[in-house]
Amino acid sequence: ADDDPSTAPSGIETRADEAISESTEATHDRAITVDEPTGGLTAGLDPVLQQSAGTWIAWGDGDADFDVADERDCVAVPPDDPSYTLQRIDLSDEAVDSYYYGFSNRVLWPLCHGFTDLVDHQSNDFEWYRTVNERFAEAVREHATADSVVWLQDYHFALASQMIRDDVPPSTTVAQFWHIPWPTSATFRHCPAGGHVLKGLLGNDMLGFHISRYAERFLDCVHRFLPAADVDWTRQTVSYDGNVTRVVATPMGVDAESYDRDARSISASQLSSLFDRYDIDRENVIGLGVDRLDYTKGIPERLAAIERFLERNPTWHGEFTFIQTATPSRTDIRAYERHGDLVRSEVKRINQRFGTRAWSPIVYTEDYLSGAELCALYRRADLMVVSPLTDGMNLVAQEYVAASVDGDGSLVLSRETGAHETLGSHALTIDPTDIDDFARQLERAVSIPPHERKRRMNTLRTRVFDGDLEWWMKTQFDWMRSVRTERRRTGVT
Ligand code: GDG
Repeated sequence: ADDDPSTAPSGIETRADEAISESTEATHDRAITVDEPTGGLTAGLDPVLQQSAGTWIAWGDGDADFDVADERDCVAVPPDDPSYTLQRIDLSDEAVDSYYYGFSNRVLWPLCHGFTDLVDHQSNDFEWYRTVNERFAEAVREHATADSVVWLQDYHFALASQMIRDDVPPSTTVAQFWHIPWPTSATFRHCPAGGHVLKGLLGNDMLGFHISRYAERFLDCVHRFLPAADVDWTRQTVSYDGNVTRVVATPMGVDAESYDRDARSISASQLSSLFDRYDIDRENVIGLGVDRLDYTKGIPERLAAIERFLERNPTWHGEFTFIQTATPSRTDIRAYERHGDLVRSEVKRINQRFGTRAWSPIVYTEDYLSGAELCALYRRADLMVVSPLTDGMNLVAQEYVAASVDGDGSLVLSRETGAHETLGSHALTIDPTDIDDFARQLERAVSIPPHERKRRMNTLRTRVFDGDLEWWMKTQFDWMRSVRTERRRTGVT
């Protein structure tokens, strides 16, 4: 478990995310807890690994006192009917600080989201990043055969693919998915060790991004900063150092059916107890925001738009409640601490300005909600506000749509999210920094005629179900199969 469940790094096959405890198995004298995924990428990958009898290599929970070479790190899962291997790699506190909080989250995360002023590169960060990438690469090499498909997830492994590629048989397929935006070349030029990052990623046979804008920016960076690389813009490939990398755009979806199913099974009493817990009037029109407490998610801008909306619409006072869940994340990083303080103080100020004894316009919680509670809120919310300043994709917007089984909610969506590419035409689009227009879209969302709301939601639901997690997985594996066939055709075996 990590403080940041959606972005915890792991090596081949998937990231360690969204882990919820279920069953246990004892190996040697130590109890190993196996967590059952509730959704997201983990849920999608679990059946794939079960079918392929593969190995999933992930960052351990940090309390292990054994290291990578120890066979006790490997557990057969699921415990009741083992079909694949889970290998945990334990990292020291120093490694976590410099690799995870450091180069991954104080350098690559802000840089890729365009927050160059927040890039904080400390000495040793990159060396630790390289060391940890090497440890994962080493673990992969122990398992990979000529037929293996190695699939790395995210920006925590920018160097690992090349390290793996150099040491596994040429016919092994090495692929990676980059879950966050790729920045413009003007931004990427500020990346410390940027050349290493680009070369590392070109160790992949296939490199996936959510949308074509990021794929194109990546190719542009390669073209500008790696003169020895040959970019084929038509085929979206890069030839570098004897390897060919196919760059693809595949927007990630959610397990729409499970959100739909869970939302339908919500009982009135479950919802009531949630409203009682946060003291919300059941009759009110409900707006909802669900985010990690991250400076990229546009929460202060959202609060400013709600404030403007309340200023302009006194008739909504007492009648409208905005629920904001904000899960603390990467709290060891100063920029996150400052951001959390800002959000909390803005919520307080706005509630003091407009609230009454009986009504708080903003109900703010940092509780981590259960999947069922989240689904209950998604289903009940009249409008969902997703306002990142920039976001690789955004799964929350899609989860809301999938759980809107009554078809009567409105999605207010930032044009700066990857999700806007597929959902933008039927959502209410906002520029999160244009507070006046943002407030106008909130006004529109609360007053939109029911037939128009339903019409928009129907189309959104079709898009989310058509591009769901299963579609994304299948498309990724189809691409891997195609690059493998191409490598064989061109004699790389
Ligand atoms: C990165 C990229 C890209 C949040 N609070 C609770 C909770 N969550 C779950 C949501 C959703 C996930 O966390 C957040 O996913 P996002 O996609 O919105 O954002 P990031 O965490 O930044 O993810 C992003 C994603 O990777 C996938 O590629 O879309 O652009 O930044 O699933 O439901 N879940 C529960 N309780 C909470 O309180 N159960």
